Amino acid sequence: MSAALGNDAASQLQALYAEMQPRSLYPLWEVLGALVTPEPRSPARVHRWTYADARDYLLRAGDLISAAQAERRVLIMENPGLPGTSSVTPSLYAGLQLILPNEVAPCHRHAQCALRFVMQGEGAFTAVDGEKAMMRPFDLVLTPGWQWHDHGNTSNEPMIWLDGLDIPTVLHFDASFAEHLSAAAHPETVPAGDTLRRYGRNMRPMRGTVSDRRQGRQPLFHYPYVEWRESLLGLARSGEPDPHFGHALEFSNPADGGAVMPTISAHVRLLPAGFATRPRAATDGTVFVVVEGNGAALVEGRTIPLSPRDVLVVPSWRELVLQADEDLVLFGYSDRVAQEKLGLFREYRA
Ligand code: 1HN
Repeated sequence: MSAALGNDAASQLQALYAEMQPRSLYPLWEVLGALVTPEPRSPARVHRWTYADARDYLLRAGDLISAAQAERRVLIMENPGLPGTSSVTPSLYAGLQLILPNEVAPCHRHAQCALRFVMQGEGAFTAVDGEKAMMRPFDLVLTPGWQWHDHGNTSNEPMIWLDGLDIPTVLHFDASFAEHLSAAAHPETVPAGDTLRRYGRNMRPMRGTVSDRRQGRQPLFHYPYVEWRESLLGLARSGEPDPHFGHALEFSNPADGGAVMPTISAHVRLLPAGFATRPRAATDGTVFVVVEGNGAALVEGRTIPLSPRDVLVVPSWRELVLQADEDLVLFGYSDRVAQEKLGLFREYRA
């Protein structure tokens, strides 16, 4: 409310508000400025989780509860500015999941889209609709919405990965559905690696033929580190880094060239040693995982050191500079694709 009111009008308005409230009616003019801000004012905060710290708590949980008991043994990385929401940004979720040798995380499916980014261990799998992806450090594995998925650890070491999901987005739309498979694990109906061979090499089964098994769905769900790293290093060898990103590659859906899932975009970037990005802000709050190297994030007047496996969240519209002390490789995911579809995505480049 801008113009001042006389005392009389002000007290009569207060009385009016009090009368309306039981009928669930409120004056917009009291809240308009907070609802329609001139630019984003996310309550989410910049926050970094150091991996060793989180891993120790997760391993302690591993001594106390099994993957089967927990269904998913995960520590939620909740943004300190969004208490009680299980959210890392207003639209996204992040957690660290542990699966110990011989454990199975039972098969289920849900409307929510998920990605896994492997932090430690080798030889556990995620099975998606009956096909196993054997996971190695820094592999990206997807479980797009409504696809059956279970995890198992057939190795003899603990396996930890970061889960990124669109849980708050699905909650926002009141569109959550989930169900369990009657068996703990989906029958293995497809040989491991089959999808990667069919869709991971810039080709796809001829449309409409019997081999186009994953037609109509995001066909590819495994993006191995050995492959994306080679692409990223190749990119870095053959050109100049982008001033605001460094060398950056987005993971794409081979069926349509778009983002990996309808609500989540994911990318990797390499900042050469000594390089610092120009400042940039964007409306897609982003979760970063440090893959290789050391450096720092400069944001909100703070310098946040970055080391391998650290997780950093940078909310919407915070001006960010990333600097690399050594060659710095980062993985990141955000809701950029969802915002683009809704006509909301904006960025600012200094
Ligand atoms: C889920 O299904 C997984 O499948 C992990 O591993 C984390 C967090 C919330 C809801 C569903 C998984 C999840 C989740």
